[in-house]
Amino acid sequence: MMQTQTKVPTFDKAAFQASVEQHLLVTYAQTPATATSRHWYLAMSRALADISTGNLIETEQQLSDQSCRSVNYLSLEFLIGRLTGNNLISLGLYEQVSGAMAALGQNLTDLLEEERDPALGNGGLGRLAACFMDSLAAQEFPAVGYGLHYEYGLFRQSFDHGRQMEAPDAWRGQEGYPWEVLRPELNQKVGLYGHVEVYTDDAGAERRRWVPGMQVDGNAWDLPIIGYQNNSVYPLRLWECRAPAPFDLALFNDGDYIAAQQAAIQAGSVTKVLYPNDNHEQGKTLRLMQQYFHCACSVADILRRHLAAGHAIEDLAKLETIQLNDTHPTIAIPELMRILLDEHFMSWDDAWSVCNSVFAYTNHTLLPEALETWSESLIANLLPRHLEIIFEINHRFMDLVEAKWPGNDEVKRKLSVIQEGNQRMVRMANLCVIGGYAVNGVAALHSELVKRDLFPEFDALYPGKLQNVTNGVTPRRWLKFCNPALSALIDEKIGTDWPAKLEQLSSLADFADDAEFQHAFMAVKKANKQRLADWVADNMGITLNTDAIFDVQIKRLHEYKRQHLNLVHILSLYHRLLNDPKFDMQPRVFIFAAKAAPGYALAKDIIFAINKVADKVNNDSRLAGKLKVVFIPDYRVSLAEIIIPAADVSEQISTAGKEASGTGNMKLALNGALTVGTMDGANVEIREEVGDDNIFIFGLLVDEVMELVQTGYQPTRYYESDSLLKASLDLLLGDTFTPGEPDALAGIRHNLLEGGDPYLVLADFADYVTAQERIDHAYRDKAGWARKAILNTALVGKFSSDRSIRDYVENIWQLKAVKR
Ligand code: C3B
Repeated sequence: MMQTQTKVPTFDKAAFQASVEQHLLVTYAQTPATATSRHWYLAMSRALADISTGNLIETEQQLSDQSCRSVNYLSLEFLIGRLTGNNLISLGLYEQVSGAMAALGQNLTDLLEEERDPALGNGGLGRLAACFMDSLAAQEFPAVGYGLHYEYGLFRQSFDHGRQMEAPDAWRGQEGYPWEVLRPELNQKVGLYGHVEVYTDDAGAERRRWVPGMQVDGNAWDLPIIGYQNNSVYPLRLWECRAPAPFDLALFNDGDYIAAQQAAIQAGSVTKVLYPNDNHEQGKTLRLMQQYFHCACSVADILRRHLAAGHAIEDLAKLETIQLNDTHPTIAIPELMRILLDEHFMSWDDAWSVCNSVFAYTNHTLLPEALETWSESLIANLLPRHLEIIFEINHRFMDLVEAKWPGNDEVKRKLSVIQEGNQRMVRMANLCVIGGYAVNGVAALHSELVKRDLFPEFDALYPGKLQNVTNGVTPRRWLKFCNPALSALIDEKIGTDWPAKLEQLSSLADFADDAEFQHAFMAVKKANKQRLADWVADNMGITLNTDAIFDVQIKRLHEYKRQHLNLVHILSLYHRLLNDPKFDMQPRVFIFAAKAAPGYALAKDIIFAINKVADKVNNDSRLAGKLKVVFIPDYRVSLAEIIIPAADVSEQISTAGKEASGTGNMKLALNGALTVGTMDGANVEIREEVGDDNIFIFGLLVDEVMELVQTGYQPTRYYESDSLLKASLDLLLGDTFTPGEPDALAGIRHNLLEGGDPYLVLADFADYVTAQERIDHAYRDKAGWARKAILNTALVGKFSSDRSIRDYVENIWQLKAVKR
């Protein structure tokens, strides 16, 4: 076995190879003669994990010894993507390990393809959490990520005659995931259900405490977050729910064998599967169980660390801050209060002042259907003591509101944690704003809307609490790792420090007009397009022309993201190519990838429609190959890594005011794609950085959207007065795209015309078409396009998640970097 190494440069090839072969034999019962690629990948990853586990334990010890202040990032989702390739980059061992494996007869690139994506998140929110952990470790700001160890990640998607099919995602495989390590010494116990007991303590005071009706175990699994070439490794701690004993002994002895196992069955289901909703909450009991289980384990672990290092409970906020990633972990606030009050016997005021300086909350959405509320009766049943504490928090808060706005019941109703109605609901966002010391939105525009539209009274009540931290993406995974050819070109021009200092890319702007650099840059783009085209040919049997514009929309399927606006534009091109002899266009490949929540019927219909249009268009010889449409199945991080470097155009076309930030927009621009987008989310800041000439902005502004909706939006008016729009939408009638199945796509048209078009697709259509024509023109000028693409890469350094994390550190968390 290889010894634990702590220094990046000391790579002992022979020892590493021995470790791989040892794992092959001992962990996977294979010899080099019997091992498949998958065995080699597993054994190699285990050998690497041995190195990172050593560094993880040492980093933990150092941070504890030095009493370092840390952030605890609580998130129900961490969409980490494959770890092995990225970890090789972070360890600085990519080349060496490639060589060591080659000597064992194995090709590293092939082995990396054996890893299944850990899809422990839905979309942007979960992926952001993963980028943030990467940036915390890269800059050595002490951190622990806390999440859930789902047995099944986000469902796997396939298409059956164009319709989305879902299958369970057993991401760990039968052999287990090679990067995770079980830490039984960190396991926790978590209560559920039961009642509140009133008792008299030794001093004669009346006290309250929770007597849970059931208890489950939380097992701790750690994944290593490896700092970029700095030897620091932080834990991503994922909790797995298990029943404490296989069965209830009393029941078992009574002979009721099945009932005896009920607890185990119920406990086992808590972390069974990730809820597949993005920007939409369902209010299911099991989901609240997941949330509480996650918070209870995480808060207990934070307190364990704090107390084990010898600190007083009253000093918690000096050493720890807890970031709530959206409202999903809100129940951590009453949970910490409960522990401080009922287990540490602190006074309400003292406990509240600790809580109030520990928690901070990130808001990721303004969509009403995504703002969580939980029914009071559900909480009363599952977490009776927590509900009491929530009531007390609210009671005291109402006094504050009364002091600020005496006698104003309307503002009280609006700000109260409890929403009145036939079913009283607990508003989690309100609890977060009241219970924490900072609240942030995720892009400048979004944070302004949080203040102006969502929480104006909170902003008046707590001046300065509502802030902005613009999102970012890690340049290690989203440029260095996924686009090695462009990375090598950048290295040549500006040196190799940029992956840790992305602002340095700005010096590439000096070469934007350099013909030779333009040529090299576009040659890389072309090679990346070929790589994607090969993937599509191999996996989908569709041939793509790499001279065509690769136009990419990759993100969750959601009406507000408007994949159907893109679709109607494609229909308009199809119509013009067939009916307007004067119409000409640059060949274009429209590439989609997206999963729809299984219960979201219209989203699934949009996928079906795009697939059906693709079938027809791709095989219509009259189009002379000018138009291709590809819907790549099972979108996931590892697919994004192939698609993003190949994109010429990045579709960021949400209805203004609906997309809080977006982060795919940043990844695509960083890889030299030009954005066609609305003035929404981080698009606004991307435009500020790259300049108006290097982005294609269209559509209604936030306030125009609001005004149009308020004054009575009538989509049919646009339909009647725009013949191209009318012709395009009418293509959805009949069986042009669904032979033998007339009107199979008519539902989308119906939603836009009779359904009121809630996301203003028709209102933005004409301007979108114009923006697309500008793109078509711009692409004809090869040098001009190259210049724009280069400037996109050069000028988006701001969107490194390293910068986002520094913003959090300086304005919210107040951490100091700790070097290994
Ligand atoms: C997303 C938002 O929809 C994106 O605009 C944003 O970039 C990311 O979060 C990260 O901040 N989001 C999500 O993926 N899931 C939610 N439930 C809410 C927001």
